[in-house]
Amino acid sequence: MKITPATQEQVVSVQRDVRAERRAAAESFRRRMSAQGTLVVRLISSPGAGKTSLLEKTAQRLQGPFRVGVLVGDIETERDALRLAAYAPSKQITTGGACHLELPLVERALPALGDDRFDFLFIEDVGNLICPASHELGEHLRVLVLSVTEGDDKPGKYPKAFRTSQVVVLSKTDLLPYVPFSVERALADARQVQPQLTFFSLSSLREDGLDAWCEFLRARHAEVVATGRCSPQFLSG
Ligand SMILES: Nc1nc2c(ncn2[C@@H]2O[C@H](COP(=O)(O)OP(=O)(O)OP(=O)(O)O)[C@@H](O)[C@H]2O)c(=O)[nH]1
Ligand SMILES: [Mg+2]
Repeated sequence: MKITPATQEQVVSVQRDVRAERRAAAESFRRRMSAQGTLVVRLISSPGAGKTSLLEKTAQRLQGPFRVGVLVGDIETERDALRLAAYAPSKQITTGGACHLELPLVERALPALGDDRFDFLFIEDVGNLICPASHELGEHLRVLVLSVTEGDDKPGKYPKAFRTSQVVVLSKTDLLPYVPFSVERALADARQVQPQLTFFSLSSLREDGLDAWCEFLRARHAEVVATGRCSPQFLSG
């Protein structure tokens, strides 16, 4: 029997830079959304940090004066889209096991929302702090939702998710009296990873802190409408 050396190396010439292609596609999507005055906001977090709850309250407040659409990614079920449908056109993207959304899935789902010329397009990614951090969806803003029940040590443990985000929303602040969570420690840890981060702390349940959050979103949207882009410190990608 002829044994082929397992250690033999072969140089394979790769003709396509897949990552560069994905970056270009994301940039092109972002430019298209900017040109039509749509601010694209993507939410990432651990499972259950409160993304859908925050989107329910946010859509409730913005819808009316603004046109809001929501795409929501989960491994299984339509549950989040059904929750959000009460407040805005919503479409679930079920990944069937994949731990993050990708731009082709987003582009395929978008027509299901009808006319896609929204003022705000929110994209809730699959709940985890690992895979979504490595995939661009052409968003203007990447918002990391960190709930106080997760522990204040998470920024240091999941640095890429924090480094690639522009905004951190500290959620479920109504639970602060009951859990050992130092806001100062979490913020310091996060700022060490990403000094440019903008912070909000809020409770969707109690509807505390939502005014400042929605005001920030309106300001970013106005910027996109006026200039065709988001300020550099808020631009994802
Ligand atoms: N106490 C409290 N609970 C909250 C708050 N926001 C959300 N929750 C609860 O947290 C749980 C998860 O909330 P969701 O909004 O579904 O979280 P999610 O991040 O969308 O979850 P996945 O999509 O499964 O990753 C639910 O039981 C919510 O009622 C809050 O501000 N305070
Ligand atoms: Mg959700």
